[in-house]
This record gives sequence, C-alpha cells and structure tokens, in this order.
Amino acid sequence: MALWQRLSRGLARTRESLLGPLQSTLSARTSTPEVLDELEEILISADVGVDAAAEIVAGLKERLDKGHLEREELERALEDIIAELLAGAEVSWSPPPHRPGVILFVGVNGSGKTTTVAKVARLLKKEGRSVLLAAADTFRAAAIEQLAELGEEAGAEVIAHRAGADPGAVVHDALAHAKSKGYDCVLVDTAGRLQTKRPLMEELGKVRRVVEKVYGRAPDERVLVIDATVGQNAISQAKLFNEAIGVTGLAVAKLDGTAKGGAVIPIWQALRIPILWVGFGKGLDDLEPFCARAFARALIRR
Ligand SMILES: Nc1nc2c(ncn2[C@@H]2O[C@H](COP(=O)(O)OP(=O)(O)OP(=O)(O)O)[C@@H](O)[C@H]2O)c(=O)[nH]1
Ligand SMILES: [Mg+2]
Repeated sequence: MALWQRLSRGLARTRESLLGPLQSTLSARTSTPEVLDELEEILISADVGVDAAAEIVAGLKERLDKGHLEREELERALEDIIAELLAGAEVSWSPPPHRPGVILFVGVNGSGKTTTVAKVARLLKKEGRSVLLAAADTFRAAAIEQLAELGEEAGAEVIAHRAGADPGAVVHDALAHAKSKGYDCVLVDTAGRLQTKRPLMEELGKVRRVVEKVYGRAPDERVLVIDATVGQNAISQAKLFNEAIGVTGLAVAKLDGTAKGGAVIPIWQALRIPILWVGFGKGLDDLEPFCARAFARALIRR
C-alpha cells in the first residue's frame, strides 16, 4: 500500500473534520468567495491555525476561478498548497554517519515516546541497521518493562537498570555496550516530563552531558515526540524542550487518534524544526518518515 494510503487511513478523523463540512458547502454550489470564507473557518476549527488558514485561502484565491468551484479542482489546489507549506518540514533522514549514532527521545508524559522509540527501531532494523535501546526512563517502574517488551517485538536489545536508577548511568552503560558491540544506533527512551518542571528539564541536560562526556559530542538527534491530539498546544511544549536540549527533529505521534492532524502545519510554521517521523497507530509498523506530499494528499483524499 502506498504511503499516502496508509497515512490516509490514519488521518481519517482529521480529513473528516476538514472535508465533511466542506462537502455541504460545495454541494450548495455557492460562489467561490463564499466557499473560501467558509473554508477558512473550517480550517481554523480543525486546528490548522489562523495564520496558516489565511495563507491557504489566499493561495486558493490566486489559483481558482472566480466563478463556481468544482470539488475536485478545489481539492487538488488545497493539496498542492498544503504540500508546499510543509515542504520545508520534510528531510531525507538517515541515521548519523558515525557509529554508534545516538538518538534521544524526549517529550511530555504519555506523548508516545516509548512506542516511537520501538517503531523507529523497527524501521532502522528493516534497513539493516543494528539498534540498541536504552531504558533511561527509570522514573516510571512499568516503563522499563514496556520498553523491554517493545524492544523484543522490534528485535532490538535493551539496556536497562532497576527502577529509580540514574538515567545518566543507563545512558553511560548503553553507550559503552554499543561501542564494544559495534551497534549502528542507540535509541534512548526518557521519562515523560512537563516542560514547565525545571528540575526534570535539567535532568535532560544531564543526560545530554553524559553523552558529550563519553562521546565528545551531543546526542546526534534530540527528537521531541509530540502527541498530535494536543494540536497547537504542542508549540509551547516544543519551545521549552528546545531551550532545554536543542531539539533537532520532531516525531508526531497519534495522528490516527485525532481530528487535529492539520495542526502539523502551524507547528511547522512556528518552530521550523524538521518533522522526521509521523506515527498513526499503536503497532510498530504504524510509523513513516514524514513526506509533505503524502501527508497533504492523505489529508485531502480518501
Ligand atoms: N493510536 C495511537 N496510539 C499511540 C500512538 N503512539 C503511542 N500510542 C499509545 O499512547 C500511549 C502512550 O504511549 P507511550 O509510548 O507509552 O508514551 P510515552 O511518551 O512513552 O509515555 P510516558 O513514558 O508515560 O511519558 C500507549 O497506549 C500507546 O500505545 C499512535 O501513533 N497512535
Ligand atoms: Mg515512555
């Protein structure tokens, strides 16, 4: 199945929130300006954001006839404009060039970090890379077990200490092990933390420094996992994580569970941090590298 079709299933709720209301507007055969006004409101209520909605509608005004609108024509134009708006968010990501590359996953509680770590492990393993997982969420007892189970499912070894141990020590061990065994990548799962809790944010800085000490460089990627169901609220979260640790990429999880998938547009516009992956289900295969065109197409087409 093509990427956009897999995404399309995941984005069904978002698409419904966009195209459902549009359907009735269009079938009433109103004139273009009225349809565009209504579309702007629909986009805003689907969490696309006021600025992005205005930008999309301005783009449509330029492209479309002044007269009556064909649904297909409108959809094609909408897809093109969204794909263009998101083009810069897409990167052709590949693992760090040296061995092992270190990827740190951070985010608020329950955003989807641990699941995303396992999904990325699965993806990398499919590409033939060897992957080690570090269970640096020692705060939540069940987190270690969860990562161990998911790691097994993904076919990746997991380094863990007991609950309550120092996350920095786990990372230290994992790096040493990865080095001695020649692993390609180490994926570090961290505890969920509210971006406003300073001591917890400082703990992330400590994990970062452990990597710097052992490797002489920061973790190659610091990935912020955001939960798509929070929509534009992810922007303020991201800003504080970025200040604490310097976020290099986003993973957007739970796109399947929300009608707010359109928020990816204002999130990209506000942060200008590349979107590395999108997750759209609980299964380990429900993750894909972000592709602007496929995302736009899945938002609009069934
Ligand atoms: N539907 C759906 N559920 C997801 C997705 N990603 C994660 N989940 C679910 O969301 C819940 C939380 O996911 P976790 O991966 O444990 O989130 P976390 O950020 O590690 O949570 P903490 O470690 O407690 O901060 C779990 O029930 C996951 O199965 C997704 O893309 N789609
Ligand atoms: Mg977790």
